[in-house]
Amino acid sequence: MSKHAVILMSDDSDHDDGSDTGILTETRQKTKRPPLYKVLLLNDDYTPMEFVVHILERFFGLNHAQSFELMLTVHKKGVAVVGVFSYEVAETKVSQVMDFARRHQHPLQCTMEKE
Ligand code: TYC
Repeated sequence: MSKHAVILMSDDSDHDDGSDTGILTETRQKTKRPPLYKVLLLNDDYTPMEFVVHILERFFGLNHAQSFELMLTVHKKGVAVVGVFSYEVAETKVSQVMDFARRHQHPLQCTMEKE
């Protein structure tokens, strides 16, 4: 024959001790998406077109045709958004482009701004 321990717990919620104000506090979770940042490529008169195409392929995952088209947009309009990323990723892309351009002695400029 088994023995069972019975634990009796008191629950005082059925006694009005005056602590229930009757005010319900809604705790709705706001799911805020992280802010996004545009990475911008700027035109200049000296950086070779092929070099810009190479950068777009290498750092922004675009194919050759997409890269050529986007390079021409920057060339004609002066600036274009080449990608939208989280702050950290955008910062990394800008650094990669700026470092690569500097190493090859091209004046290419890349910046980021909040979307
Ligand atoms: N304007 C440059 C040229 O004629 C090409 C160029 C395109 C440079 C895009 C920078 O972000 C740029 N050689």
